[in-house]
Amino acid sequence: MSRAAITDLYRIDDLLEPEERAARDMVAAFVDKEYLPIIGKHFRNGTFPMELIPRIAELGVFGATLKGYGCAGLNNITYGLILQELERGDSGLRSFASVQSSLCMFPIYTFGSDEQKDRWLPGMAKGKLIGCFGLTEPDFGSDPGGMRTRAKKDGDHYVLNGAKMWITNGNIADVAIVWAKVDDGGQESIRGFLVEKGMPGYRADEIKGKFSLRASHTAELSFQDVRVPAKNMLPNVQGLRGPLSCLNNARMGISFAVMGAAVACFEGAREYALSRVQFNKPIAGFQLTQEKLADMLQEIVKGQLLAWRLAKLKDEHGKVSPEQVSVCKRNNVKVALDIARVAHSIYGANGITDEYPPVRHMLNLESVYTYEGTHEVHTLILGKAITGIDAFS
Ligand code: TGC
Ligand code: FAD
Repeated sequence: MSRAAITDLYRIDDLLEPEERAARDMVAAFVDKEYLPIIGKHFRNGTFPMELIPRIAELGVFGATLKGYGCAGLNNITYGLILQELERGDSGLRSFASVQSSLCMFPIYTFGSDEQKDRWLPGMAKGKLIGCFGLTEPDFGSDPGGMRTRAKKDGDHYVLNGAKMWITNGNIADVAIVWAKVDDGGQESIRGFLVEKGMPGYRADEIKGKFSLRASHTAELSFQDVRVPAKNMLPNVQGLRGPLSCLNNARMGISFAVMGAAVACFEGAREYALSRVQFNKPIAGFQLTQEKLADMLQEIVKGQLLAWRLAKLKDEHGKVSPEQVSVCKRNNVKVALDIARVAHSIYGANGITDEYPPVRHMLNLESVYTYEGTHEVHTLILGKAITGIDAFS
């Protein structure tokens, strides 16, 4: 059996339209030729290959599902397939695309004014402008509704004070979508603000010492009396529904994407197991290794089908419910992490080096398990949908 025939055992390729396959294959070729040869160096150095951003833009990745403004207007299946290939390279590469597209361009497109869309979206589609999404705070991660960041109206400005933590691309972003509480006639309401690089009082400091997502920038944002023009507020959304709608979108992309990391680990481990000889035979010949490979493949097939169906539902119905998304994020990230851990074991001592991909993917997936709603948060979203009882409060 050929390599591709094994990994795509259920012929998911047959479910795809020719243009979906073509977009995926174009991104796959980019990852193979231009990204995989350099990821080891970037992961080691804790850097992101900024020079590749225009190339990624050329592939139509940024704001891929949006229409107009130089965006590709692709369907959700294609977007998922593209993210899967990026994540096969590294979660850091996929994360860059997810944040730019689902967490920054999407809210501007969906909730922004015409002026905001014209100003930011074309440059972001081209990768000339970079965005980030600031929801999490040092003391409020899973419970963003408790946020302390405040925006106070002062004439035709809002004055922003507070901090955001763990913000992907924060220190390289031209614009940050910052979610803050506004006093709305005695009642507090969450609103989104476009905070621009260089605004006095706004700082973005890179977080150092990460063992995960090393080839991705992560920052702490702080706002000290930052005067943000009122026209920079997203006019068409208020409440936690705003940021959570963006997350719905991004979580769907991640659910698809992590299967790329799983495939990289599975294919690498299979190849290694066939070539590594112990007790005079390839370790792939031992039944225990075969069980590991069988478990990996089985979960990849299931995870890919789940992701395909989720994206298809979105394409057919225009939206998916939070619990439909949670099933896929919860399952696929967990199985991808398990696959990376098992793949890592097949490499023995070699598995701990960055010469082989599993340990890098494993470390990355620990973050993916935590961000975009922790595994436990998705359990409770499902628990609430199943029982009608809210375990969060
Ligand atoms: P709750 O009372 O349930 O809801 C408040 C309002 O929001 C609406 N809503 C949603 N809307 C759209 N999509 C969803 N998934 C939604 N979930 C809830 C809800 O209908 C309600 O609307 P309204 O109009 O009635 O007010 O809110 P809660 O405070 O009980 O919280 C629920 C919970 C815990 C599920 C939510 O807070 C949550 O998801 N927490 C996790 C936070 C999170 O995921 N943060 C991620 C930050 S970004 C990130 O990690 C990027 S990583 C980089 C990368 O992507 O690569
Ligand atoms: P906490 O919420 O403190 O949770 C700690 C533990 O408690 C978890 O195991 C959690 O599941 C558990 N827990 C919490 N509440 C409950 C409960 N009710 N029941 C059971 N268990 C519970 N955020 C952004 O806004 N923008 C970004 O771009 C961004 N990028 C990120 C990049 C990286 C590399 C990382 C690691 C994080 C990023 N985040 C970002 C933040 C991420 O979304 C949060 O880390 C995540 O939401 C969890 O919040 P927390 O880390 O504060 O953990």
